[in-house]
Amino acid sequence: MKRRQFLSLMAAVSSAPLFFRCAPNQSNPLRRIVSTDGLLELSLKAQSGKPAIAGKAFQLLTYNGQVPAPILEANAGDTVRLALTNQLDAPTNLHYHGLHISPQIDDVFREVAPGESYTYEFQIPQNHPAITGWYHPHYHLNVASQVFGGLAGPLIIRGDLDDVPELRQAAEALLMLQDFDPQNTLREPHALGKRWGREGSLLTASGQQNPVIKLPQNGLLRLRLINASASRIYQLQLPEHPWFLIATDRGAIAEPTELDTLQLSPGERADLLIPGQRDPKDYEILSLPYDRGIANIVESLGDEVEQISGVVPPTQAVMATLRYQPSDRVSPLPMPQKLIPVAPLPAPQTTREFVLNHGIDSTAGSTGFIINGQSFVMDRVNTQVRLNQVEDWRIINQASMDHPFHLHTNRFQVIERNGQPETLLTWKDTVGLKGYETVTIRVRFEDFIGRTVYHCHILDHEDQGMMGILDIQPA
Ligand SMILES: [Cu+2]
Repeated sequence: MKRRQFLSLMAAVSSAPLFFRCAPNQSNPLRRIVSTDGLLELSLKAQSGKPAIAGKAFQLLTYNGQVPAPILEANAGDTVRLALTNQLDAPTNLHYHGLHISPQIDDVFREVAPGESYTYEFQIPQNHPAITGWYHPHYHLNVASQVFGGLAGPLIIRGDLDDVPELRQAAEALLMLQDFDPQNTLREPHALGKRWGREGSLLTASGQQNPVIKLPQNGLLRLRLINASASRIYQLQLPEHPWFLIATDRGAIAEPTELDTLQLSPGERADLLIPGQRDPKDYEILSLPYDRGIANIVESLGDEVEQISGVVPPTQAVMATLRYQPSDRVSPLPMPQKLIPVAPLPAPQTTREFVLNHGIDSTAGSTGFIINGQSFVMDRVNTQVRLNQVEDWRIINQASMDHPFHLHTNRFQVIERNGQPETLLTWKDTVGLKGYETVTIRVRFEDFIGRTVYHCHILDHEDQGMMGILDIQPA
């Protein structure tokens, strides 16, 4: 970041009306629904409600009255049977973000109309990696309003990584990061909030402001983080305390890797391992102000910004507090040396380009957010690939704003960023792109044919056309 940009960002921060440093709250764990005898079964009612978020009750959209929705937890190989009932006044559906399942099931084109129900039933593949995923609506045009409204829940698949002996002894916690606008969460935001992607000034972790997470002295804590915000990008730090990345969106990495700052764009997840070997006191997980390419414009609005719903100046907040807990353990639990190998995908058979921009789609005659000159049109296939092929996708952001890119169904590896090879090999399904960045991802289309999608995970951008249909044809 240039010095001038940095200074203006900091100025925006210091004048920000909301700088949260509230006392930590005793954490109130989310409800967990765990599969039994190989079956995870539940009913989810999408309905409006007024759950208490950070001690305030305001109108939201909920699954079964809860925000966030219950944690769903299953093993690789289990069956999921999930009955969704739509008690909202607009169509909805479900997307299983992070699952490698058929797009005929994880079907973003399905409509569950108001008053109707639909039962999703599928088997999680036996060889599915252990992941931290999440579920949320994906009905085109309603995605930003429904996810920002609160419809989202964590989805944990247990598998390979859970069998690492050191991790079996680790304590576990999960934080689902969401931002809300208590006054306007369910109202259509100002045109600027819609254009830039709506944000709220209330930053929460699993429905709370600054919850306490317990870290056993001399133990290990596995912390799962999910960015379930509609547009907010988090830059997270744990000052004065080490933390190690052990898994990204689609599963484990090869070995624990110490992190300084963890950036999470909407849709991204990370599993961290935190050893309890420092001074036994409190440590704060901070969310630093982040400029996603609009901070200077937001700053120029001055006090006016408070009148513009969906637009918030960059804010610093304490997302959660790690609190050491006394334990009987006299010697520290060792960190795992190795996790799960990440085999590099072979060289691609095809290379494609995806140019992200704002502009006019000449074929659809609309203005909005576009990929390769086209905005999303239902039933128009934008990209056709073949099963089992490996492809490199060069994603070129020609816009000044960040556009995190998400691919459904298949996982990918990030190969290159702005011409520099990526140093850490991971499995991803969402990758952040700052303004004017170019990122190359490598993907193999495995196991499933049919129509799926790729899109910007700033959900207002997706609803305004920054999405394409990918048709995976038989080999
Ligand atoms: Cu975008």
